Amino acid sequence: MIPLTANELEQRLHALPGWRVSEQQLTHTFEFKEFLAGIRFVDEVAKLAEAAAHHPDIDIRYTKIIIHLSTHDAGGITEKDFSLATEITALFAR
Ligand code: H2B
Repeated sequence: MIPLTANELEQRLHALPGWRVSEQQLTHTFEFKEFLAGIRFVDEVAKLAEAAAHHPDIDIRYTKIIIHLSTHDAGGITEKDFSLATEITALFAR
């Protein structure tokens, strides 16, 4: 899979509020009222990741869960990352 160009990334980001590009990764900080709610969210993200065979880096900082997506094989951000990011956003919204 080919990494998205800077122009493509900018366009895609408009459709995905809250996500940003930092250090060649697609990143979002999700905040929860309590620690265990964040941990449950991580568990659901893990299930989505397994189903997609695509795995984010997940940074757990108390009630803040920071998700980093990139496609290691491609050495950048691809459609796979936007696809999983869209699923994670939908998961958070429900
Ligand atoms: N996750 C991420 N984030 N990037 C990858 O390139 C990747 C992955 N590769 N999960 C997958 C697994 C690959 O190793 C398997 C064979 O699909």
